[in-house]
Amino acid sequence: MTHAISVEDLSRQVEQIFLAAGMSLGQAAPLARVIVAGERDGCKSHGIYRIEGVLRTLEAGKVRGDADPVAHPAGNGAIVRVDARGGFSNAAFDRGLPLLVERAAELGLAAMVVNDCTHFAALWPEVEALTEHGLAALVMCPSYATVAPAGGNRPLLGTNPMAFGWPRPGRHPYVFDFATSVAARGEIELHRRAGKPLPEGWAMDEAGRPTTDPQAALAGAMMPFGGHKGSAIGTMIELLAGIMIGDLTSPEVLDYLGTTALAPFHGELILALSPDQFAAGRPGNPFARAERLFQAIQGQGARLPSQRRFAARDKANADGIVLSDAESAQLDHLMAR
Ligand code: NDP
Ligand code: PYC
Repeated sequence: MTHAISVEDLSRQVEQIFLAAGMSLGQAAPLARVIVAGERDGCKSHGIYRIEGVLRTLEAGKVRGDADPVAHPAGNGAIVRVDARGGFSNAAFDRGLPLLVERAAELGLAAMVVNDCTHFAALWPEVEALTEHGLAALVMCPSYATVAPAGGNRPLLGTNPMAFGWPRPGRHPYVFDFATSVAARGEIELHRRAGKPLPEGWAMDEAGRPTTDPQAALAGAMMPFGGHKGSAIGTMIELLAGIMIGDLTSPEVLDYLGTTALAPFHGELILALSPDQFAAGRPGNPFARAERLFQAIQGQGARLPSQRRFAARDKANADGIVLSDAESAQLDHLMAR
């Protein structure tokens, strides 16, 4: 059996769960928004199943549910630094966004650095918040040590997501958003819950042997996507969105938390670029040229990334978000706490 619930009703329920757990509205509202956006867009690895992890992290005292983030403009420069003050990344992003947009429009290129945040969310909502302003965006963050480097056999890198967005006037933006591991760790947890084996090549067990058992994979190490290429990109994210911004790397996050059962605490790097300014004085309109490229991709029968997600969004907005019996029961249970 399944149940349909409107985006608005689900948002109210998730926000209510967080408020009842003692969070401030300033933290609860953006967090509910990103979780419901995941569920709405068919990204279950970062949808409502994450609520329990939020509550565990609050109960463990590893995140401040009432944090009031502060944005430091750093003069008129290109770097906007936001101190999340131990709260969730989502409220901190919202706090820095207006300044980031202003700086990127003015300078052509600007960066937001978020420090000291708990971050477990999908990145595309942040990318889309920038493409809405006509900006291209690149967002990345570490996670906790769960991925073996290519050629290695023990967890070291995080699943380190990276998302990119390009604005498309009058259309959904071009967006990709993925873990630099073969799949998000959330996918492994969802396979475990469903009692399903993993595809070959996703993970190894604690002894470094290939495994399709989700439980053994969670105890062992995940594989980077694309072998040495994903491993190098994951390492770049540790460098840029960990070490360079003065925040924790994935192995340091795991040392700090001592577990992957809680949401990870680290920083995040958001780059915003103005295609108008980069292309100024050069032939051709960058947005029109991009459309020709997208058409050529689709002209071969290929689909654009996020096409599935946008279709899921349109359907959920029209017909409601579909939850399974187990998901509805879990939501009721959390509402009754
Ligand atoms: P997926 O492998 O599910 O998807 C990756 C991207 O590829 C999506 O943009 C997807 O678009 C696109 N895509 C998939 N199939 C095709 C195709 N056939 N042709 C073109 N494009 C395609 O993502 P992951 O499992 O790696 O990551 C899922 C989420 O997990 C991400 O949102 C990520 O931010 C999040 N995450 C967050 C972490 C954190 O620490 N905060 C850590 C790791 C992951 P579409 O959605 O339309 O299918
Ligand atoms: O799914 O890999 C993941 C993940 C890690 C932290 C948040 N999401």
